[in-house]
Amino acid sequence: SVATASTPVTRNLPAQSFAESAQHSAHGGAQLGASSFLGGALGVAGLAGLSRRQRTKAARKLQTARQFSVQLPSIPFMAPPGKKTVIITGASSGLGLNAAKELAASGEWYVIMACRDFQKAEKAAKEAGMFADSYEVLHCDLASNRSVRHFVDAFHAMNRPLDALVCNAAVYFPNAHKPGIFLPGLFAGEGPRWSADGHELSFAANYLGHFLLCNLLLEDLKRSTVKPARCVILGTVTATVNGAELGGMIPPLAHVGNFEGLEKGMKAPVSMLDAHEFNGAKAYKDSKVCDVMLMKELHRRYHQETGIVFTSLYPGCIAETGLFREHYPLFQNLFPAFHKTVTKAYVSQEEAGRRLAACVADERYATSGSYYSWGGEAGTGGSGGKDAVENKDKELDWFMNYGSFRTLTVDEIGGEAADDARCRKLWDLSERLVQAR
Ligand code: LMG
Ligand code: NDP
Ligand code: PMR
Repeated sequence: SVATASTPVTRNLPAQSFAESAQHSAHGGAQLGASSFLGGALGVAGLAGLSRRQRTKAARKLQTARQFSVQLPSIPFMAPPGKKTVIITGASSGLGLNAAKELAASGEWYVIMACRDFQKAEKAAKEAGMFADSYEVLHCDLASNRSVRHFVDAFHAMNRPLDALVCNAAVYFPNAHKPGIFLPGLFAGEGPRWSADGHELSFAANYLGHFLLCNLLLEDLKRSTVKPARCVILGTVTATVNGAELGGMIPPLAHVGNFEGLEKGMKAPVSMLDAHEFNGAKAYKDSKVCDVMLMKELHRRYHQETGIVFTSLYPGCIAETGLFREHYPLFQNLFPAFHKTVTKAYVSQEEAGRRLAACVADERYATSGSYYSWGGEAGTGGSGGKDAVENKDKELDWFMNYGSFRTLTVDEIGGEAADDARCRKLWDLSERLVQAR
């Protein structure tokens, strides 16, 4: 095979041989970017009939061309063909795993699975049928600033470009604040948990780790030759950033106040952003408000200058994921049926994975600052949306159904995430927290 796989490549270029790229494109690369398929195929086919000496010569030429393209990074078409690279946090289960699977199977994407549990992630990827050469698991615990930094170092050591970043990992502690069932103390919640750096854990893992990760990887996204590079941050309907939706009206409601708790450092005994009493369900919703604010602030600061597209997504209610692992078994059993039959907000993990993959790869979801919110089926308690009304199909085919997202522009994002001054305040206070150690 062509000798370029071992060629030292700078971070601007995919560290990949043409043979590898052609091989991947062969299984399903038709969907996106025929150019890399052709490029890869030509790269190999063009060399196939040559003698060893001629091949070595040709390989050297390719190498020279690559080096040359390093000196002229502003000419994107000089970049060699190869797969695009996406980092997905929390890809060991649920939405992240299914999006990873979808993107890897397209043949166009190399997926870096940024996970806190290496073994679990490897096992999940294998069970999902992902090809061994379509992904890599790198350790990343978002609840530790140091781990996030180590992850970024490990990623840089791979000499890969970065074309998309998906901030997906999250934890949810719905019962942590409860004094007990029937009697005080009976099955009582354990109260707040804390990250390696001492911050409330839902805030740290769902938001602060991602804040640091986005900052550390911004330069990589800037250098991507894939235009536009993207950063997708998961939001949710329960964070109530999308106006009057039933899913956003179930108590406890998100409330970040004026970040009084954050100003105090979000360390024990302060566990809530508004410095109120701890509530696990609210802590999750607050952290997702911060995720949407992070997207808004990244967009405001960097979109124009860098061209990077920053978006948020609510993919529907994926009622069967590990997110509800700490909820009561009764809840876990009834929740999917409730959303399938009553609210119609239910979405399967596979379909949700496709929706997230579309936000990474589909040109229809490339407007920076957008919040793509799944509207649910028409007239069923979801926000609906013009396109959803026209959609009568129940088992929704992806291509028919993409229009059921309701898109909010950056200025339409509401609720707790509406105020731009507060988004800035969140950014400034977060910077302080991640530099503190
Ligand atoms: C909080 O409680 C906890 O306090 C908190 O700790 C945390 O856990 C948090 O968000 C998580 O929840 C919320 C609590 C209050 O909700 C419940 O306790 C209800 C739990 C039920 C979970 C869903 C399972 C439902 C089972 C129904 C059975 C369906 C089975 C299949 C269906 C077959 C049908 C053919 O919640 C409330 O306060 C609710 C009130 C919210 C008011 C907001 C707006 C009300 C609008 C009413 C519209 C009605 C829509 C239909 C509802 C149908 C309900 C069955
Ligand atoms: P899952 O629990 O299935 O997946 C969450 C992932 O995050 C897991 O892989 C988990 O790792 C990982 N994770 C948790 N903490 C950390 C950490 N400290 N460091 C690294 N990884 C971590 O839940 P979902 O797939 O449902 O959630 C994915 C995203 O979708 C979340 O952002 C959530 O807010 C969002 N979302 C979910 C909805 C739903 O209905 N489920 C609705 C709207 C939004 P591990 O496997 O090791 O536990
Ligand atoms: Mg909700 C269209 C109505 C709708 C939608 C879209 C959601 C999404 N939920 C809706 C309605 C209701 N929920 C109603 C009427 C009730 C009262 C019975 C209800 C209750 C409820 C609970 C107890 N819902 C929940 C919980 C949770 O513990 C979940 C949660 O709040 O996690 C923070 C949850 C969710 N509902 C949703 C979605 C998407 C969730 C889960 C996760 C998330 O927001 O990321």
